[in-house]
Amino acid sequence: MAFDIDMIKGVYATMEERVKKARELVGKPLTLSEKILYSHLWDGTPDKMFTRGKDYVDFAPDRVACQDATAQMALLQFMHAGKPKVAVPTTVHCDHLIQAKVGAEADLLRANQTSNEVFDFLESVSNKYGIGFWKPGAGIIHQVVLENYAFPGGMMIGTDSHTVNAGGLGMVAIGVGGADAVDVMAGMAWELKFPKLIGVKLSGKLSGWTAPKDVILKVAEILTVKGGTGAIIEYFGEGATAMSCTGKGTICNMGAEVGATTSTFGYDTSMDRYLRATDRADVADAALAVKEHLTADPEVHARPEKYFDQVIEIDLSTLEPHLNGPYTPDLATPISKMAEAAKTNDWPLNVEVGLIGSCTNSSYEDISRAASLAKQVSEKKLKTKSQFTITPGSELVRYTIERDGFIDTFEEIGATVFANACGPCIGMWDRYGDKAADGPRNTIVHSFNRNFAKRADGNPNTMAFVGSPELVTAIAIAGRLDFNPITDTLINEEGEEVRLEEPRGYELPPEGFSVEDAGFIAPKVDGSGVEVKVATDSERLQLLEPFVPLSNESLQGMKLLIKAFGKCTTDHISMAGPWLRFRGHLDNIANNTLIGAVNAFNQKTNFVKNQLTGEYGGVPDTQRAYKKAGIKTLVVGDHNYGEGSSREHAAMQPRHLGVAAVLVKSFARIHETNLKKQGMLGLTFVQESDYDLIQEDDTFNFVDIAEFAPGKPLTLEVVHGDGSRDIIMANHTYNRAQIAWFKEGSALNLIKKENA
Ligand code: MIC
Ligand code: SF4
Repeated sequence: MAFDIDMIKGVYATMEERVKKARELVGKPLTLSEKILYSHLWDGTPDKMFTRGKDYVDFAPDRVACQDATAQMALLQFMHAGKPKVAVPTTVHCDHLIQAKVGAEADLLRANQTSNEVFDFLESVSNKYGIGFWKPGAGIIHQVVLENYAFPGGMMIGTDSHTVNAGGLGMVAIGVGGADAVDVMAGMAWELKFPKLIGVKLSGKLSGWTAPKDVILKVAEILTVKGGTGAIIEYFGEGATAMSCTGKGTICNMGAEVGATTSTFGYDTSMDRYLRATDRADVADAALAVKEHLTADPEVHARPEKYFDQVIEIDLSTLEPHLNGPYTPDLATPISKMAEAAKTNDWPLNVEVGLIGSCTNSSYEDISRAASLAKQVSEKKLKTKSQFTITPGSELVRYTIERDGFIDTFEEIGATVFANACGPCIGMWDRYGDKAADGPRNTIVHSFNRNFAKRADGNPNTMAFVGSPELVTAIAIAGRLDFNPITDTLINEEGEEVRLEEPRGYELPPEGFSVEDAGFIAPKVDGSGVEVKVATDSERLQLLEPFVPLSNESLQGMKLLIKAFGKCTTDHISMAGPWLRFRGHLDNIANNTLIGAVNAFNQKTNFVKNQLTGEYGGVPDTQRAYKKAGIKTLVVGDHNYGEGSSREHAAMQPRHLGVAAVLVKSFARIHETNLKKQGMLGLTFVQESDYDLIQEDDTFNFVDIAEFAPGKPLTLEVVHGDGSRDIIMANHTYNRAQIAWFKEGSALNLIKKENA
């Protein structure tokens, strides 16, 4: 039986009426995304139409999910909201804080020792406020959500950018910062700009070596890392319905890498099968009864260009397997072109490690298909050339694949099985001990979703390529980046030429899923007596102090902290890996602020000028010096600033240290909202070329900040080192409510005031 079945039935009970009303208001057939959005309005039944890409709308998501690394900050904030219990079903998942080193058992034991304090904190806060708790080892948030909580037509938010994975089960699932989650947990509306809609028609059918992952690798090439910003991607077509539900999850998951608000698929029988296989026949039956509302109207599929803002068509029958990378997930190379591309770009051909699994690619189908390749190693007398690792997405999957013999198959090719956790995907991979920073130049391939510099192992010289688990396995067997399993042969131990046969697997376990302890701990019905402890001398956890509003005076005479050059993702602003341990301690984690960003004036990282002394130093130290002197600062950046993670630390840390404004060419959605929530100014250049006007010794005055109002650009006076001045106009997207957050110092300050 499913969790929260009454809530799900409640959503379905009002769906028909709301969808009908929305169709009348919009005046034409509806896409699935519109049906879900209009049936989740905070005000209930729709009474007006919204303009895509323009109107801010209040929504009422059905549930919230948080993972350990972001939950700490989210819950520390929630504790200030003045509520006895969460208002909607919420869960916390312990997955990011488990370092991969030797293998599942030992690694889990070590994580339970080293992060004990944090897990205890999360468990007790969950118990107190009625939150479901998934203990370390239970699995990665998105896989656990897909297996237990996602339902067609639902809407959820989660404090992780890959929350979008639940689109595989036909949800609108959106990644947010912790402060957004606090709104929903506290029973308030959640605001989002009504998204634009991108339709992706999948014609043809997947076969052979091509996998769902290749669909999103191709979409990433087409849209690039920012092409999906502000949009929901809705997939449809015969190729979509023919694909497994977990394959759909993979595609939606990595939609975060094109900046999409979320991605989703219409309800079909693959979802029905998956729901039943994961012990949720009750949800499957309920969904079946309203299935016409859980997919787009037929006219939309017939003439998509009339209903979507952009339409992309991909023919799955001709789609090749791809590898995307290095350093960015949108640099796509079809496998037949890899030999040439690697040569041109001088990518090391020798593949040191192949890693499969993670939240995006560890379904039973993925694992069984990869195992069918591993099995051929002994059959064909081959030897696996690269190291090989598996990170299962959940205990349910791990237990089942072990039962079905796949773990043994992988172990026979020398694989290491890591814990059911994020591990190497988020730099929690002890590959080099303390020598990662100047590790050797090398290539790895993985089936994860992100491959920014240093992301997997902390080594800036590791080039990571993203591919399907099948392709990663084949490449690990061959040990070469340019191995194309479709056309190439391998020489086996006996000197014979052999070919790998196409991967084969099962959509779902033929004998069903099983598990002994899935890892769930239900909260107390009445948690009011539960005490939440945070030691005052803890280096891992720190209670929050409210942020002080930025006065108009403080926004005059500001200094430049850093002008970031090129890609500046949340990994550059607040690195993960070893820093994950400080995610619950704002002052400690602030010591990594922007240390990965490249200084545009000297192309170095963590080396900026302190205008007060003229000396160069690390970003956090320099910023602390400004803070001490009572001077606010400004950060300047390029396009898609804050791409990647939902971590609000990337906003809270600068805020805590005294950065007042971030001025960039464009923002990634979640990061822009996070800045607003923490009471900062997140601004974009009206003239992109003004980025070039910013010099190292600049001082800034927000001359008309007193007139800060929706739709009105702000004027920034820039005083250069030689006394000359420029005027720069800065756009912003703050609405009235968001300006109120700015005036109060943060959104949380406002909630507190309203609940007082
Ligand atoms: C990621 O994939 O980058 C993460 C780690 O899951 C993040 C969340 C975090 O930084 O804690 C995300 O995607 O939001
Ligand atoms: Fe974890 Fe990686 Fe998935 Fe993020 S993308 S939730 S780090 S497995």
